[in-house]
Amino acid sequence: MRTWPAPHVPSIPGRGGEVKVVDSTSGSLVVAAPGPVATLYVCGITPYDATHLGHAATYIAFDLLHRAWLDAGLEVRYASNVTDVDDPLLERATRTGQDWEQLAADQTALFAEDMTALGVLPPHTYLGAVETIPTIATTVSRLLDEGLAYRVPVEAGAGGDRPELGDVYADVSVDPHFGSVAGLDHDQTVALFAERGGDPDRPGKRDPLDPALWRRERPGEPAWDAGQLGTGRPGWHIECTVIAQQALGASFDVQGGGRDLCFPHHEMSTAHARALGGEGARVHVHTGMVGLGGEKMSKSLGNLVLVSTLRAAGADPMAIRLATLAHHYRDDWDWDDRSLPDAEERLGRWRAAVSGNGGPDAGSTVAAIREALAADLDAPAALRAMDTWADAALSVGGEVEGAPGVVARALDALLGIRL
Ligand code: 5CA
Ligand code: ZN
Repeated sequence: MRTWPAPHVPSIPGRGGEVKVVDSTSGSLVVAAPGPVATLYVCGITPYDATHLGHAATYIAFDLLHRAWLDAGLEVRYASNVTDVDDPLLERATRTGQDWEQLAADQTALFAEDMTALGVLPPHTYLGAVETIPTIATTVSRLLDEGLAYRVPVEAGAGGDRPELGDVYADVSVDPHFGSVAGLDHDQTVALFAERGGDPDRPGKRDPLDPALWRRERPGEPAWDAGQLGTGRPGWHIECTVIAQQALGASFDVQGGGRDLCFPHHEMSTAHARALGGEGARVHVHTGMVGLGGEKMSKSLGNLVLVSTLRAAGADPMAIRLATLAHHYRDDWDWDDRSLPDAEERLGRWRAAVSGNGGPDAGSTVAAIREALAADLDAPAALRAMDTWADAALSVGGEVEGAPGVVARALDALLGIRL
């Protein structure tokens, strides 16, 4: 899968401190990556609808982590996926009469355009589920051979000409650490599993929470031949396990995504990683949910504000980015009528403030932005530090030659805001 072009990250004097984030598993502030190489996997989109503000906020949050790591002198390896075959994508294509592959290709391209406009650094490894099927199939076969997965009979009409092979499910009971990522009790997990794409009531499973690893061919659905697994397509959680492992190794620093992915997706993908002999992510970071009118913005609910719609209406992508940075990444918040105008106004003030040759000294402002980011990616605190500098520049001015340039480059490098 092709990524989008990398924006330039200006170099700025000095270096940022060690970055700490809140780990969802422990709930405590931890060092995100010990270094010198920092490895990050952020779950990518399911491309059946265009990038909304919730997606944008999530990818921008992890972009701050990426930038803070670079500023701290770490070498970053960033991987992500595109879930370019899965139930919601196929359902949408069927409902709208589109070709599923075309839908996925169009929406993946639009996502890349949005990420480019928003100044998000691209992943170094970017893989689609479809292109990874051979590796996923080999991995699922291995889990089956090792007794960590089992076959479940399929309904009549499923499974093509080898229905007896059945679907393949992971056995969660073999993993003593299962449940450690989200830390929920059994009843909560079963309810969430059903709500978020799982099938707790599927007959033939050993445990209601066992997730699908390989889904056999169904009439009208795309399927790929995978030897002893038979024709079918991969489950969702194993997709991310395999892509992360292939790009970053069996154990890596941070897995990220929106909070709706904590359970079951990150619980399951980490359990799969353990079954394969690794650790998966050492730290799990989750963003809050962006809503509209009091409800989570979601493709399935349809209450979306799309980045591409705002751009087409002439919104400055930097103002869209700034609007998301006005909220802490772990908070839930609502996009509303003031979000964009407030960000545009702020951006305008900052642009006016950096337009002169001289200004107030930049040193303490750059330090404050760095400190804010190192302390759990506190973007709102970083914006307040910039507001303080801009207010001073506009009211009393300043004599330090080149200070506006230093501040502007720091904003670009650390927050991805190009003035
Ligand atoms: N393809 C899978 C991950 S492997 C997937 O969840 N795709 S997605 O398109 O549904 O979501 C992409 C990312 O955006 C996920 O990290 C998800 O948690 C996040 N996300 C979705 N809706 C919101 C929202 N309203 N606010 C914040 N983040 C959101
Ligand atoms: Zn994922």
